[in-house]
Amino acid sequence: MEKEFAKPVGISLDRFIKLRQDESPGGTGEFSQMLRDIGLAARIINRELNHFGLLDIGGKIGTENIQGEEQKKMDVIANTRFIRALSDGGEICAIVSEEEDEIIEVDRDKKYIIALDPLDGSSNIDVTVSVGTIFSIFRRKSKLGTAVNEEDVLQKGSQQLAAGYVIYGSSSMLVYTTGKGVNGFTFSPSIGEFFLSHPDMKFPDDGIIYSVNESLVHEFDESVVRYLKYCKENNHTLRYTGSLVTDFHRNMLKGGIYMYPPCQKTPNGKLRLLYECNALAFLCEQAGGKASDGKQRILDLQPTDFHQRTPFYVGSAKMMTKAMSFVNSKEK
Ligand code: AHM
Ligand code: MG
Repeated sequence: MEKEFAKPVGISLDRFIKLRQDESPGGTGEFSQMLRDIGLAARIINRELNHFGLLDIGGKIGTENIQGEEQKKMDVIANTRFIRALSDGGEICAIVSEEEDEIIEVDRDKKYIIALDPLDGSSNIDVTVSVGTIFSIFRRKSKLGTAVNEEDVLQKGSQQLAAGYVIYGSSSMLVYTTGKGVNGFTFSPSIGEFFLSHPDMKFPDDGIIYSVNESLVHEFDESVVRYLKYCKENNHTLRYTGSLVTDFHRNMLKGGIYMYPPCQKTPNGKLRLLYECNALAFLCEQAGGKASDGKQRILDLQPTDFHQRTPFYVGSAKMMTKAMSFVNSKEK
């Protein structure tokens, strides 16, 4: 078993989940089934994205989500796919989604809650740039059989049992953690399965990539502007796709930092704590990196709203330390 486990390729997601079942919270199999359900929805979305230009699934749908953002057809399709896969899977108590105003109660006899951005970076789909799904899993606090309540959902990121993302790109990957390291699985389109390709992923301790929407520089605090100047003066290189999962994934593989700082018009930045930042912060820390809102660890933030936003800095440990030394400096 140990020998088989050490193989870098050849282990399907399904088999890997089984091998690790004893490490899963509770070890009951429910948790493993939920990860398989996520894998199933991801495979369906991957297929749809691969045929994107050939199907009538492009462009806007004419509706807005609760944050006033225009929904793309694929936002809504991906949301439906995940909700259906997770509901049919039968392990979920409730779902919070970027595309839904309220909590979706699925089965009050179940213990797991999932927060989900079904299709992050969806403005990139029309131009075939990589997009992603982000998920974060918690155990409910209230008793089984009762209605799910706000306290169940508004838990700190440090309470996550598992988190991950799917990146739909030139190849597609599912990357997740249950708090025992980070593992990445590459999708084989011909076999229709994810296979372990990136065991025990680690953020390089240091790097030279910085990812930020620099067109917003006039909106950033002086301290952030000074850090960006430092990056330019120290041979750093800017890489930004406008797709968080893509930028995060690149930085985890190559070494880098992603930032969405507070802006004058949006003092809490743009990204959502519950279904974007918490998951990536958990993955990042598990891979040896750091994640902060500029003042404190993302995983220590107490959410007060399902759709709350937070400034977000995440990446290689040394780059984060340097960036935070600028962000927290009092110099004017
Ligand atoms: P979305 O969830 O509506 O797709 O928004 C999140 C996306 C991130 O993927 C990305 O990093 C960021 O928004 C880009 O924002 P901007 O266009 O302001 O740079
Ligand atoms: Mg998003």
